Amino acid sequence: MKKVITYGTYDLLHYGHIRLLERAKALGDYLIVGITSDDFDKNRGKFNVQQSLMERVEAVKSTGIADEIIIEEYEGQKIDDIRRYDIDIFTVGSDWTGYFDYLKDYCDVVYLERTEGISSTELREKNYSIRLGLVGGSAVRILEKYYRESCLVNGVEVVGVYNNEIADEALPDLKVPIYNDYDKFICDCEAIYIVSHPSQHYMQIKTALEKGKHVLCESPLTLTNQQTEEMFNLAEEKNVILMEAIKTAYATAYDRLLLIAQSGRIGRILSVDATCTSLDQEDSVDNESKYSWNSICAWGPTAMLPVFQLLGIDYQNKTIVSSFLNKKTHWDGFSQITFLYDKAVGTIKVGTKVKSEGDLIISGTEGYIYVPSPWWKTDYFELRFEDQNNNKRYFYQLDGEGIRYELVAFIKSVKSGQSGAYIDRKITEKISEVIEGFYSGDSVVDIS
Ligand code: C2G
Repeated sequence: MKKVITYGTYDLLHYGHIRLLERAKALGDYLIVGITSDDFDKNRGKFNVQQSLMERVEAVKSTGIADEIIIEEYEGQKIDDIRRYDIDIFTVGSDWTGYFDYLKDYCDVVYLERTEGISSTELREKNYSIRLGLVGGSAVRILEKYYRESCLVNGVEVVGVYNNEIADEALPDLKVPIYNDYDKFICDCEAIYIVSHPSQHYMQIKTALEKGKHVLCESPLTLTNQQTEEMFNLAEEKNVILMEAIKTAYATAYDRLLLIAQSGRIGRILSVDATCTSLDQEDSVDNESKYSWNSICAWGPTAMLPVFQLLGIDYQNKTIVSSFLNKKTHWDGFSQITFLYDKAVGTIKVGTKVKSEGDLIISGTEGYIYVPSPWWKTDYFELRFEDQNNNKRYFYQLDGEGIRYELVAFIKSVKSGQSGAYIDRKITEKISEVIEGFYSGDSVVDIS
């Protein structure tokens, strides 16, 4: 019996895929198809995949062409598989010609002519292309990052930037029109990404939702719990997506460390300590400018995320200690918040005018998780125990700091009408509540 193997993502199965499978089967008597896992695709840069692994497996299975389906999960697996399954022929489409010649040491290699005129990418573009507007001004670097990342994500076309915070000339050249009229801007977009100053978020979100536009907005969504709750209710009423943008939540390593922490591997979690500082002289913000982000807004939401995701939002009390550069405008250069729970404690340290070790430490009764600085865009973390022989290290490729994965999640939500946000709405509302408390001064200790 001549055994053939081929591999692929097989996203949004189309006739190009089916023709490949039919010809692969015709090369022998038994065809094995390796479908790529989600992590494997992400690690090799294919992050736009729309369907889950199981959906893709089911689609290939339903063709009835494959005799066996396996999952491709790691670099080099093809050699393992060829040996394990005693394969005679490896085959793949001609878009890969030459790329798998190294397999000739193990079996025959056949490149089959690729079917022109159809691809999963084109299907994604056709199905998913949305007109995205960027709202922001003073946060120039983040604006640039989002523009760059949106160019990598299937089905997103940035159609313009709205700015009312800095001189238009100071904006990066994103090769799209700059709007100063928000209503006109909103009319020209289907969805917007907001990275303007938090004081502007409420009205900008409200206006967009009322006009039926989808919104991805940097945290804090608004400066009060009530307004954030109101915005989520308005989004539901208008049947549009409102999603909080904290890119850390979409980084694979962060997503996995949460699951491990919640699995009990380190025992009961007693404390979560998150530090985020960025003493970036280039950003030496003028804290007099009403659009410059203070520390609690710039870093607070990111630092609070692991505390609320691991310990919950029902802390008994909190203490905020802040050093202000401008008390009148609540412009803090450093803030520390301690959240006291019934049987645990969460501490965050944030600052744009202080330098500290930007790590995340999750302490448990049997071990701890250590995420080195900068933990908020990490591709790596460690499980550490008293017996160091039990320590484990994890690495998950992270390209683009998590922004592209966040944008893909936003697009999928817009397309499906179901929120695919990785951050629970209750956490988003709680973040706004903490920021509201900071501005109202309740339980704030001033160490200026
Ligand atoms: N294909 C084709 N014609 C198309 C599109 C795809 O013949 N119009 C072939 C590809 O060459 C590949 C298979 O269909 O052999 C699956 O394509 P994809 O799902 O795009 O997966 P890809 O990542 O290209 O698969 O490690 C091998 C790679 O995973 C190959």
